[in-house]
Amino acid sequence: MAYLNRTTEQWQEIDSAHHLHPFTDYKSLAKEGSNIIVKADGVYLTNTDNKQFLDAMSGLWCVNVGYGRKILADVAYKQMQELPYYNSFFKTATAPSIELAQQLAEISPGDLNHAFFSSSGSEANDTVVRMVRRYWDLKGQPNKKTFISREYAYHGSTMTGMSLGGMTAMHEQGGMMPGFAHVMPPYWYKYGQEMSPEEFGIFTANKIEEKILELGPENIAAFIGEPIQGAGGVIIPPETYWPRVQEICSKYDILVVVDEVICGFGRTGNWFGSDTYGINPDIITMAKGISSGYIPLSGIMVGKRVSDVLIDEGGEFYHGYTYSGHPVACAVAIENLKIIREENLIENSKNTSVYLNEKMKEIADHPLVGEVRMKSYIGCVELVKDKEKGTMFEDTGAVGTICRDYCIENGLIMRAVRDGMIFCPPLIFSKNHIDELVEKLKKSLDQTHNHINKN
Ligand code: PXG
Repeated sequence: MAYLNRTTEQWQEIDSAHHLHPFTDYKSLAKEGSNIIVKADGVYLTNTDNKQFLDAMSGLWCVNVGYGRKILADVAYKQMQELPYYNSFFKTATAPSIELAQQLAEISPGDLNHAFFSSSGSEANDTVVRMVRRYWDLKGQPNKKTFISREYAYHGSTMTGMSLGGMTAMHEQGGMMPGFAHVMPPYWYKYGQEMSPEEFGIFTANKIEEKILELGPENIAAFIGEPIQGAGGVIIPPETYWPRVQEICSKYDILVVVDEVICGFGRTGNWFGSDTYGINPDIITMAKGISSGYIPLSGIMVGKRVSDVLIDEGGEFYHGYTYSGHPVACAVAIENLKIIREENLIENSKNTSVYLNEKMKEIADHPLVGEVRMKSYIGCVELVKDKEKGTMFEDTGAVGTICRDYCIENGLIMRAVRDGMIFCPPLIFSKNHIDELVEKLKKSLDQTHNHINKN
């Protein structure tokens, strides 16, 4: 492709002249220039200066099977030649969308047997809100419209995703829609250190009950939560949290929606985070790992309680997207699931994560590190002002950003959420990759420590 023949400087100039990036401070990007990635293989990325990076973030929490899987490209190529597009509206369908729906029903928890497809996590969560509200209308309880979520939750960036999510900075831009409420997340290190994690799990789950009683159970449609809050800083709930959430939702007849966009497809050591935490959801949201990010695809799996009502009593559901069940995306996802199954990636990554956990003890000893928390192949290294007292930095995010920049300089991609250094590596990450990650992270932490002590 002729246009690829440009220098880094040329790319950066064109980029800032014409391209508005997601979640970006445009002025500072124009000054610093983008890191332009041109190719990837396995767990490594290469940029326009031919510099290599170990990708400990699986892209944006999505490339579960790693880069360079030729078979996924071949499947897309074949499907594009045979049938590049057809829709699932007006009583039509395509073979890959039907096949994928069946395979997802097999691996999904409980009685989640019906799939509704879309192209991004945000769209899938929009479908959740439309479908749940429709369900309660059909049940003769039209006041049940409000969703309860958590602070620091991330459920997408559309108006619905942003409103479902608990990111105040996002609410301040665009205006949160009515019908969404947020409660304290089970973030023990930040809010719960005076209690045991087990007590804190119950304490934060009870915040949901308090919110239900405040707003009136007759007005609450559903609780939505990520099994582990990803973009909010890998907030790993105490074991007591989800069972209590489930109990509260049953008590007040409130649907449980589990956003599996990050936790799904092997991330926490099982197919779904719901399996890891014993959650029995009415609906789950899926994206990212469903296609390992090779092609945009998302969807929701709907349990019998909701699907029976929609199917038997619903009439036409006026909702759907041009690309719902896109045949190329579904064909790639089917092959992606096959890779995960045949290479035993979930079990293998869970086993190898024991080594990562062991190596992270070296990181936990670092004077900048308050705690390391992880579950299989997702985790966070919490950087703190005072390790002994467990006090966080006042200027939230500043130190995290410094450390993130050192990581990148050292050829390691990690994500900083506030002052938490996040890792979410491809499930193919080996012991050698783990050694490289820990060595580079340690170096970056030392540099960060020197940097902040100097200034
Ligand atoms: N739910 C969850 C749990 C997510 O993590 C979405 C929904 C929305 O998916 P789409 O495909 O609409 O982006 C996400 C996405 C970050 C970051 O900075 C995280 C996400 C997306 C972009 C950035 O960590 N998660």
